[in-house]
Amino acid sequence: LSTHIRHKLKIGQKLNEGKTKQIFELVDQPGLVLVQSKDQITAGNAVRKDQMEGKAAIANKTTSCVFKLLQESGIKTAFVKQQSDTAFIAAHCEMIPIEWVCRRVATGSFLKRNPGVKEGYRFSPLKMEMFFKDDANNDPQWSEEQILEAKFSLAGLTIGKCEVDIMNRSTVAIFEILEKSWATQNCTLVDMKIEFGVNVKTQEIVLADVIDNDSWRLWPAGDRSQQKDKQVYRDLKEVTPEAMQMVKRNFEWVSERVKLLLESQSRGRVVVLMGSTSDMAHCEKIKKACTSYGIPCILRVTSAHKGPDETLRIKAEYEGDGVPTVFVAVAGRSNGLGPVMSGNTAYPVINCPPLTPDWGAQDVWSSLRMPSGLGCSTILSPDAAAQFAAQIFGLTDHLVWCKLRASMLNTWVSLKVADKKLQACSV
Ligand SMILES: Nc1ncnc2c1ncn2[C@@H]1O[C@H](COP(=O)(O)OP(=O)(O)O)[C@@H](O)[C@H]1O
Ligand SMILES: *[C@@H]1O[C@H](CO)[C@@H](O)[C@H](O)[C@H]1NC(C)=O
Ligand SMILES: *[C@@H]1O[C@H](CO)[C@@H](O)[C@H](O)[C@H]1NC(C)=O
Ligand SMILES: *[C@@H]1O[C@H](CO)[C@@H](O)[C@H](O)[C@H]1NC(C)=O
Ligand SMILES: CC(=O)N[C@H]1CO[C@H](CO)[C@@H](O)[C@@H]1O
Ligand SMILES: [Mg+2]
Repeated sequence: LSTHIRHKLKIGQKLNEGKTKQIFELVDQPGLVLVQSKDQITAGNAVRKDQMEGKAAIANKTTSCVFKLLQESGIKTAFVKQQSDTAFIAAHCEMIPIEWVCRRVATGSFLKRNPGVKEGYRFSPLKMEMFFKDDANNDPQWSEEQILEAKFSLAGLTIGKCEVDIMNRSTVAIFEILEKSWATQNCTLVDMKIEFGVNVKTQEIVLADVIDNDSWRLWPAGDRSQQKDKQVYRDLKEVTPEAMQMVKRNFEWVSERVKLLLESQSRGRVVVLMGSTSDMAHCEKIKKACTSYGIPCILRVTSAHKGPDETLRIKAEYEGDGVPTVFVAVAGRSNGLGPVMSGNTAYPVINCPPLTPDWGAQDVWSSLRMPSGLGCSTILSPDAAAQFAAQIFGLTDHLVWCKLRASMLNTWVSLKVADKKLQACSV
C-alpha cells in the first residue's frame, strides 16, 4: 500500500485478501473500506500467475467507470469513490459467496457443461448460472435450492428466497444496462459474472466487488476473434512478454472505451407548452421528472385558442435547431393546444391535461378524441408523461434507457421487500 494513500486516509486492519485485491478498514470512516487492486493477473485459479505492471491502474479505470455508469443509472452498488490509481473506497460489505453468471451468447464453460449447444447460441431471456465461490473445489455450480439450503447469514441478513430473487433480478438488470451501453461501441457483451454483498450498515443487498474485464466477455462487432477481455490471456499458448503486451493492450482498449459508455449518444429535450401559468405547478412536476432522467426540459406559455400564431412560432423555434424534441401540451378545459401541435409537427406530442374534479371527466375527451391524422398520446400523471418522453429518448440514448431500466428494478425490489416485511409482521 503506497505511503501516499496512508497519509490521506487512516488505514486500519486488513479485513480480507483475495487473488486480485486487498480490503482495508478505514479508521475515520466507519462503514467504508479501501479496495486495493494487486498488480497481477490470475487465471485457472492462480495456476498461471504473472505480474503485469500497470494492470491494477487499468482495472481501476475500468471498475470506476462501470460503477459510475451503474450508479448514475440508479443501481445500488458498494462503490463510493475513486481514491487513487489502484484503489477505491467502497461501502463495507459482507460478501455473499456466490458468483452470478449471466449469459447472452453461449461460449466457454457453458458449452462444456451443455454438450450439443453450439457457440453463438443466443439466450433470450438471459441465461443465469450460480457458482459457489470455493477455490478448493473449483467454484462448483449451484442450484437455487443449494443456495437456499446453505442459509448464509451475512451482516445479520439471512439469504433466503427473497434475497436470491433480488440478486437474480439485479443481475439481469445490470447485464442489460451494460449490454445496452456496450452496444453504443458496437461491442457485444457476451457474458458477465458479478458478486453481491450485504452492506453492513444498511443490510441492503448491493452489487459489490468489481466489474472489469475479468468479469465479462466483450466481442467487438460480435466477433469472437476480436475479443478484448481476459479470455485472450486464458487462451495464450505460451506466456511471452509479447503476448502479455497484447493482453495489456486489449485491457487498455477496454479501459479507454469504457469511458465512452458514460457519454450520451444523442441529445434530446422536452418542451412543455402550457396554456396558462395557472398550470405551473403541474408543469414543474413534469420538469422535475425529466431532470431525473437527465433530459433538459423547457417550459413555455402559449394558448392555441388565444394565440395560435404564437403557438406555431414557438413550435418552429424548436423544430429549427435539429435537437430531437418531445412536446408536452398542458391545457385544462378544452385542450386545443396538444391537438393543434400534433397536427402541425412530426415530433411526438404528449397531452398532459391538468384535470379538475368538477369537469375533468368531460374535459379529458378534448385530449382523447382526435381528428384523423393526429398521433398524440394522452397521459394524466405529470410523472408518467415525463417517463413516456424518457422512453421515447431511451430508444436512442442509452443513458436514459439505463435509468428507466434501473428504476424498474428498484420498484420491483421495493415491492418484494415490502411484502417480506408485511409477511414477517403477520406471522
Ligand atoms: N466492498 C467490499 N467490502 C468487503 N469485502 C469486499 C468488498 N469488495 C470485495 N470484497 C472482498 O474482498 C476479497 C478480495 O477480493 P478478490 O481478490 O477479488 O478475491 P477472490 O480471489 O476471492 O476473488 C474478496 O473476498 C471479496 O469478496
Ligand atoms: C431467476 O429468474 C428467472 C426468471 O424469473 C427464473 O427462471 C430462474 O429460476 C431464477 N433463478 C433463481 C436462482 O432465482
Ligand atoms: C458493427 O458490428 C457489425 C457486426 O455486428 C458490423 O457488421 C459493422 O460493420 C460494425 N459497425 C461499425 C461502425 O463498426
Ligand atoms: C480489466 O481491464 C484493464 C484494462 O482495461 C486491465 O488492465 C485490467 O487488468 C483488467 N482487469 C483484470 C482484473 O484483469
Ligand atoms: C476512472 C478513473 O480514471 N479512475 C481513477 C483511476 O486512478 C486515477 C489516478 O488517481 C484517478 O484519478 C481516476 O479517477
Ligand atoms: Mg475476485
